[in-house]
Amino acid sequence: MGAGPAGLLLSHLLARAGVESVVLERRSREYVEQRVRAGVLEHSTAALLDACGVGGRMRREGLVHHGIELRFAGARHRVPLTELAGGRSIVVYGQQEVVKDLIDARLAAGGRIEFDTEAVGIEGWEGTGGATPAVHFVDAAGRAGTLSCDVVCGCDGAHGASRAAVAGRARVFSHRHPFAWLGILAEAPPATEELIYCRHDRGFSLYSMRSPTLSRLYLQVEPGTPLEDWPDERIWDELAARLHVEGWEMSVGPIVERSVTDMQSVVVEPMRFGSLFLAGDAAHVVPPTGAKGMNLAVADVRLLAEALVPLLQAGDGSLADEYSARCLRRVWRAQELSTWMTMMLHPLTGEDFNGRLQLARLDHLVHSEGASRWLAENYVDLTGGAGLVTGA
Ligand code: FAS
Ligand code: PHB
Repeated sequence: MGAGPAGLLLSHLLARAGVESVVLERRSREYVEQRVRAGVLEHSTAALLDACGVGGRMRREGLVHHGIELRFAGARHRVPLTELAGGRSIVVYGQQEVVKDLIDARLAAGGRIEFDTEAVGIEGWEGTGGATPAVHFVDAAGRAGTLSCDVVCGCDGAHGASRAAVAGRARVFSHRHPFAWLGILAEAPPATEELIYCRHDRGFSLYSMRSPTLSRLYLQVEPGTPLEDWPDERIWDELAARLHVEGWEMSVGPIVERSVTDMQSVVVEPMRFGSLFLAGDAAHVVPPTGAKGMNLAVADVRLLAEALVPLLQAGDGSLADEYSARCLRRVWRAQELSTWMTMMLHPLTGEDFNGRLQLARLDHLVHSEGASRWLAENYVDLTGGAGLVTGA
């Protein structure tokens, strides 16, 4: 269930191993292909897309980055990611482009994606009494239907049917951060070669991009901020004030997309319930500061595909039995990194003591090779890092 990065990549990986799947997606194809979200692919994510034959456009159009900039107290500090992380790099490539590439690959291979089709209930997944799993859905014409299957994969995000199905059985850990991100996509050439994470007493801001002509920027705002409180002029003025350093200029252009995203951390344990497997945001949500959300989804489905193939083709459930524990070890590491970066970079209003601690952390980070190396290794490849994917 779900045609986001998790559901589409899982369907693609299973098909390459000869396992048939049907993807149910409640939104239209146009909607999911235009939804602006994540932008950074970890080294292992990009390598996996290459390895399973859907990395071509990403390699042509994606931007390979070897560093990020930390900007605070009016100064600029580059963290040389590739130099510190064993030669690995990140690729800046919009999540919606990954989604387009996966949809094209699935449809070209004759895969089934049922758009405008909402899963409204799941049964028979508990793995008891020999029941056959089934998903009830309502299709684009409003007709009710049922899909019987061997396993159900909940890749339907943070507000989907799978999360609802396990409510009361799952243990849910959650933390809501006291701020949100206002994100914009602007037709303006990026005024920076690499991402800028900026801590300012007025608030956090992030300077990212999608192409040589398209900038992606974020501002820390209050949770639930209405978009109408932030007209274009106020957005650009606030970004300029927070990102200001001597000798550097913003570049401004028409804002073509904007949204406010609350910052929260959620982990659902376990990630498997009998014949129902959760992956991606259906199982966990991380604050976007660490650029881990989509990368965690990819790492989940890599392990899920590895587990489902022997289970469905040979009745060998050993990897399926380990799926949840192997994923959760990495998920909690990503929560820790994302929360650490979030708390270090987002000032809380009227908290001078906390603000001084943040500046001390940042000062240590940029002057300690060990601390910078820890950040670089986890930022570039936490999901693919030694031991985390294999669970060794
Ligand atoms: P997704 O949410 O991408 O996909 C789930 C799909 O399931 C959706 O298409 C949905 O329509 C569908 N669905 C839901 N219920 C269904 C049902 N009942 N039946 C059928 N289909 C159903 N991560 C970052 O790393 N950086 C960012 O900057 C960033 N920004 C974000 C901004 C927003 C507004 C949001 C919501 C998330 C953001 N994320 C970001 C996190 C995001 O990238 C997720 O981690 C990523 O989309 C996870 O992919 P999936 O697990 O596939 O879930
Ligand atoms: C993005 O480009 O959308 C992006 C980059 C880094 C982040 C979050 C979002 O930490």
